[in-house]
Amino acid sequence: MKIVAADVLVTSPGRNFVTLKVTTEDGLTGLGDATLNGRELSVASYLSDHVVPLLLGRDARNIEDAWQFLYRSAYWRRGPVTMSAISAVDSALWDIKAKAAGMPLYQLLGGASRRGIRAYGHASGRDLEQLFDSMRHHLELGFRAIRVQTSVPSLNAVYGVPATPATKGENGHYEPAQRGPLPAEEDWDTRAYLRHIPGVFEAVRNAFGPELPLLHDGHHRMTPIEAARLGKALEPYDLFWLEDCTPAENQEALRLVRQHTTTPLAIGEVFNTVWDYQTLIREQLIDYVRSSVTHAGGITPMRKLMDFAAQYQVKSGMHGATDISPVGMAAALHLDLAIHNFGIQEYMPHNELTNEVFRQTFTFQDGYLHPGDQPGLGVELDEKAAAQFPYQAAYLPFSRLKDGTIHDW
Ligand code: KDG
Ligand code: MG
Repeated sequence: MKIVAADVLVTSPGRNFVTLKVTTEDGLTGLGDATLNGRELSVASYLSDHVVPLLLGRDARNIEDAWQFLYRSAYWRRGPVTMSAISAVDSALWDIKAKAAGMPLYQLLGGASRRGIRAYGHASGRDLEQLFDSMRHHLELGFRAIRVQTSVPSLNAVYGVPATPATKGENGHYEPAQRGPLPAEEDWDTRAYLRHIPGVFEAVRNAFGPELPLLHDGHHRMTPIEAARLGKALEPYDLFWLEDCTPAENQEALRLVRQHTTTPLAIGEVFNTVWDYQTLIREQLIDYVRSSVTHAGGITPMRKLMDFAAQYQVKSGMHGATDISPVGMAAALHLDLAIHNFGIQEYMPHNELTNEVFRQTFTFQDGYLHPGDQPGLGVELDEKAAAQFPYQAAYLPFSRLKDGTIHDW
């Protein structure tokens, strides 16, 4: 099953996506998501300049060998660009293998461990009224778990909250990457945030009751002791998780947070290998793994990571923001369905244009996602439609403190 072509497709139906399409001599094709938000073209170049020439003529069936070859032969290991590129190859080869077997990918991964995949959606608002509207809207859409983000008094723009609220029924989801030549500047004040957030969760619990799983994303902004304080303050409101409470580089930070709070912790959307989790999992410093198939090297290493995590009762909570393309989302859903230690899946629905370019078979019903039963991943890329939306430069924002110091965004 020789690989005869590998094409890198960049398209921007509302936002940028990078997709790898691998074709075998018998005409099978497989897709892999290589989207790295705000740095898309670096992965496209890594793939077309350095990886595609190595794929041509290889046997598409030997996925583990392809992964080890791409990881080890580069010498320069890890990093988001390298690992997103390897992810795309790995997913495309799994797509091909499952199509060749005539099975949905989850069957090759061991079959379904559950009927559906519980997903959480994003509610947000500049104030409580907008937040409650957004929460009611998500409940109407069927979500049975909701992430809560709000503005903070005295701050103009905060992660997770659109400048204008989505109107009811409109698919106006928050998209942090903005098209244009320069990144947008946001402001930040951790003390103001810490004062504000516990009251928001108290109000939400009072209005929506004790049952609904609630999540919150700290988006890498706190020091360990600040994160510990927030985790403790949120304990009465029984969060499903507090995400990315400290920046990603320092695994030790979570030890300090853990000593102070029983609020469950999730981390890792910006991690890209199992090594980033070694201490966190072995010392049981976290409860949920946030990596996506798209950024952590593909299905092959994510499966290994989740099996390692299972030994420590750590569960999955894969990243599913809109910068994970429908191809990356489908790959996540097959894995979510197959593994035993599934926790929850993030789900930000894509816009109509994206869904026209990427034809999908996955479904969302009554709060549960399912990848469908098409052979392979179940996503096809309409290349004609994709070609109508050329790449447009877009950047994620950055943050400054009141005195102008750059802070983690
Ligand atoms: O590309 C960055 C986004 O995917 C990220 O900011 C979203 O933190 C995020 C989340 O939890 O979905
Ligand atoms: Mg996050």
